[in-house]
Amino acid sequence: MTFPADFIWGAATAAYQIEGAATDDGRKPSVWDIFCRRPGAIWNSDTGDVACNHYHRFAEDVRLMRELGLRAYRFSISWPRVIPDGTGAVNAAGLDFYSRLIDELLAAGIQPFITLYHWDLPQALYERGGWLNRESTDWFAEYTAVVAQRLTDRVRHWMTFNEIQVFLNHGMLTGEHAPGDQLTMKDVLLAGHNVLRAHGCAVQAIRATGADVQVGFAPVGNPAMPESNSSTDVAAARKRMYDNATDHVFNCTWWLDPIFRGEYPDQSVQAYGDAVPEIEPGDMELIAQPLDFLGLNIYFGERVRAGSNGSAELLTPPVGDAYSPMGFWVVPESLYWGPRLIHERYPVPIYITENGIGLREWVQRDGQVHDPHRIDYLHRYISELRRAMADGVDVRGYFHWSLLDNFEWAYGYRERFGLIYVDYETQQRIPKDSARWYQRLIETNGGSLDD
Ligand code: IFM
Repeated sequence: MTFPADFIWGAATAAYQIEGAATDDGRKPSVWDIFCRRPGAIWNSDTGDVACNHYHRFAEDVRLMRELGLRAYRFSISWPRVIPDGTGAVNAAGLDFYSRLIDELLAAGIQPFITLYHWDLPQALYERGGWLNRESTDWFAEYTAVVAQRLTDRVRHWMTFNEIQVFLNHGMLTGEHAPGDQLTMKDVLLAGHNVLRAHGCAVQAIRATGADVQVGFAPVGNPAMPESNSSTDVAAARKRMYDNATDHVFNCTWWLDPIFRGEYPDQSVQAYGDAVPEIEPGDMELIAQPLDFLGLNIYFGERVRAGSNGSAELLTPPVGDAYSPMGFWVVPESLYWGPRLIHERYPVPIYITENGIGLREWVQRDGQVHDPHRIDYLHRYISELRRAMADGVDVRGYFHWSLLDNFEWAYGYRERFGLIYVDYETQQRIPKDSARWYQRLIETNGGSLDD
């Protein structure tokens, strides 16, 4: 089976991870600029100050995308570049950068997909309480309106938040990401409730432009994968995936039920108990704005089987199984079960908005970057996605993470996720073998999986 003719083959990035130009043209700090200065917070004390210098080299990067044959490019907007203090004065130069990037993409025949928030909260807003402040909803709505009014004339696909689970869990609960807080679960769920309300307001602001838009949300997919296809194991996977644990916020349903069903799931309300946020009249209606699609970021999952009394038993990975250096379990069937089980519960079109592998790579003696492990990984994962589609899951596109090697948050520049290698000293870009593999996959619309 090949993919539908209009299937979107893309690649994704995020502002702080590639743009650099941290103080150029009026940009002010985000929580990440500040967190990177905290001793010991980031591997090798790396920062996103320069990163891939994409802010100044975007035309070259779009040319590379065109050579790859990308049909779409997913990138995020830096809030502190557009509104440096988070609210108030708009920085025309910052907004203009995205406008020029979009023109360049469209001229190259590449559709832009925008993410409004990929973790870089303006520091000025953090100092006003950040997502714990109920007013954060208005701040985000104001920012979204500015961006949408300028860019919806050329951009059809919009996502509000990237990986709500990660920036809440790592940023506010464990403190391993910016802003580095270690709050109670009650505060984290309150912040999350405000983010969901901000999401609702942003959807309204994008639609208020009157443009022909498609709006979505891009959480971590976090699949549970049954050990077998037996109905009991599949039921166990559903249970694992839909029910909440109490010590983290990685579950999908806590975030997606409010959006698609207008309520927090009962089981999770029981599980979180006193930590459940107070809901004011109108909150759930605001959150439950109709969406056109769901983005899923999927790298790995958990394998389960049916235990006694209908419980979901978590299986430990076989000894010696494959892990990326960052500790991501290589489990291709996560790209089958994730979309399938999510689609069962929320039957809207899906885009895989992130998938890929971080490796430790260098330029080899022949001047090339050979990455057979990434090629094998992609071959296996994308084949599983195709299987999900053959079984009826409505998947409209796939975005490889990432286009370029880039700043991998607390891991600095140690891990490389790109199809294109970046020499951070010279800023030279070298397409890896996987870039050529992906180019052929796009050219054949997935047919080369069968070569
Ligand atoms: O680099 C990150 C990205 O910012 C969010 N999703 C996971 C990627 C790899 O860890």
